[in-house]
Amino acid sequence: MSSADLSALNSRFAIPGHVQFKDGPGGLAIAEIANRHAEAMIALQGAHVMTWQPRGQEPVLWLSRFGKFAPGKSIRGGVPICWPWFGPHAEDAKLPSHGFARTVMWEMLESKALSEGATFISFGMIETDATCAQWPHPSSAQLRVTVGAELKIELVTRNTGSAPFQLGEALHTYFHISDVADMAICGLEGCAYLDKVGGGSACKTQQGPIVIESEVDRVYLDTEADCLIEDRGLKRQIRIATRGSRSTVVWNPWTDKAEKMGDFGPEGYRGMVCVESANAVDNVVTVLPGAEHILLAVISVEALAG
Ligand code: TA6
Repeated sequence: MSSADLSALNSRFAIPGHVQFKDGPGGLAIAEIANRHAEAMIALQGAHVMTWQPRGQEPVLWLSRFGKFAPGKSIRGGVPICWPWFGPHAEDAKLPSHGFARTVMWEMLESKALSEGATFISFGMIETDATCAQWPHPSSAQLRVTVGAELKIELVTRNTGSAPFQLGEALHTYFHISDVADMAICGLEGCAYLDKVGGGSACKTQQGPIVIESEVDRVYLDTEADCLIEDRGLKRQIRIATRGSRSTVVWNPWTDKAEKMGDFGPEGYRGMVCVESANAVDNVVTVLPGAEHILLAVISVEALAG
């Protein structure tokens, strides 16, 4: 971003002791947030929450050190926004997987210092001829983020047209863990899921906590449960609470897929797991004309009992 644009952003939206804008990796404009509760970085491209670290905690989000930061390229890690579809496009394989929202520019809408010391910041996706060509439904997308001792993210979709549309979406969150062998994911016991490993879609049922010992790529359906990532190595658990999300996606690429993707780095897959708050597959959302749909995720960190 040009220094003139950066200074315009700072003059309109910077708040001392809360938020400032800078040139980040790959020249991506970044909102740098630091308050008494936490620090975070959010790229304007994709309104992509890259990092979040509560004071006194290890980073909670995983961000690859081997990611390619460049205009139009999705960032590996943090919270990519999958919108307005999840996974491959239903009809046109040429369209980008997970939609286009995460690789287009978003604009600043508002920044605010909250009374209890957290920082509120919101973004609006910038429509272009290219996005309208991929998604011919009059609509708007906004992201509202509150950075504090918790991380609150709302993905807000409005149908501004005269016909309903079906929305697939996810906050595709990458979490930092001590080691994949030292953690388990609770909250999805007994849930039905689609096992996508190897391109499959077998429907299975979750037995007990999720332990990862090979590639895992699962879409849990019809669930609004909180998920807990129990990290024995860091003696903490990360809670993901949602509203407006009926699917949860759990993904770890393991060795071969991580190597093929090329931006995880050596053994990078061991330090991350994706627990994604979503509406996907059977859980896509019908948004009626004039209606608004909000996908909310609240991420917090708790001590691990025992
Ligand atoms: O959410 C899991 C998933 O759909 C996996 O199948 C894998 O493709 C992952 O998303 C990452 O996709 P990306 O397009 O960001 O490389």
